[in-house]
Amino acid sequence: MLAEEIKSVAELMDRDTPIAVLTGAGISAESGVPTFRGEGGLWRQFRAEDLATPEAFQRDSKLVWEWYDWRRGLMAKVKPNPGHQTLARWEARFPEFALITQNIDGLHAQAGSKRIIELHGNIWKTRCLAEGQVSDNNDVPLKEIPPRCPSCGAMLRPHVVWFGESLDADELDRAFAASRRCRLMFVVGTSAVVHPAASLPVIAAQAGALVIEINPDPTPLTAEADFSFRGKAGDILPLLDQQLMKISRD
Ligand code: BJW
Repeated sequence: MLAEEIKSVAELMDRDTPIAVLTGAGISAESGVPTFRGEGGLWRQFRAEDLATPEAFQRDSKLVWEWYDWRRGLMAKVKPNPGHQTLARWEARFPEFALITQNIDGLHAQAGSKRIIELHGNIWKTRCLAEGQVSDNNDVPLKEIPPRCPSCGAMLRPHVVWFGESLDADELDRAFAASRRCRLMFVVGTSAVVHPAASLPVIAAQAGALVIEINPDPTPLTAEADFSFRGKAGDILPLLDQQLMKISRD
């Protein structure tokens, strides 16, 4: 059954098929990055209201930065897994390929993906509260908490999107455009509950795309998906890739 479905999906993946992929925390779980909502998820241990809202940062920027410093420490130790690596290969294989991620861990880039739409920002970037300047920062641990802008001395914040904040308009426009244009949309390792990211597969389906979900557990999107692979991203994506190679050799 799994093998047949893998074959059916791989057969739809012609080189000129526009493909979009939306990833979430689940794709990095096999690398050792905690997810948010499942077993062992961050929101089972911590309250999002205390750590991932602009109000929380205004209330206690030190606490929020300490939490991000801890997560940066975890993320600095991990490596991309076969799920990330497969998507990097697909970017090179398919001329019309859009990778949209909700993840802030930078693992898609580490795996070799070049054109990444990062909807929720990047934990390895900071933003100056006074000037809005975005900078790379790979210090683990951070040299000071909260960190300060080297040019104006104002406080920096993590360049991530918290609840109640708008997503970057350009990134979101690119994500909407890719979702409307694609013929196949893979939805990998997301609980599909956080908007507007969760609306992208719906937009793709309304525009006529087939939606393929890869997740060990069902989500609110499952009922709408054309294919649902109940498995890990690091297993299913390489299986699809192997099938693609086989088809191109035949
Ligand atoms: C595996 C696996 C393996 C495990 N392989 N899979 C419309 C309706 C209702 C609410 C709203 C709405 N529009 C906006 C909102 C409000 C809010 C929202 O969506 N709330 C809902 C939760 C109810 N959205 C926002 O506030 C957004 N802003 C916005 O829309 O601005 C305008 C606006 C504001 C206010 C009102 C209205 C409009 C911003 C959202 C920002 C989300 N930020 C976070 C933190 C980022 C920074 C950080 O990391 O510190 O982003 S929260 C967290 O959730 C993080 C994630 O990117 C995001 C999604 O989580 P994800 O990736 O799906 O992870 P999990 O853990 O939930 O799921 C993992 C999945 O993997 C599971 O299904 C597992 O089964 C699976 N899995 N192992 C494959 N090996």
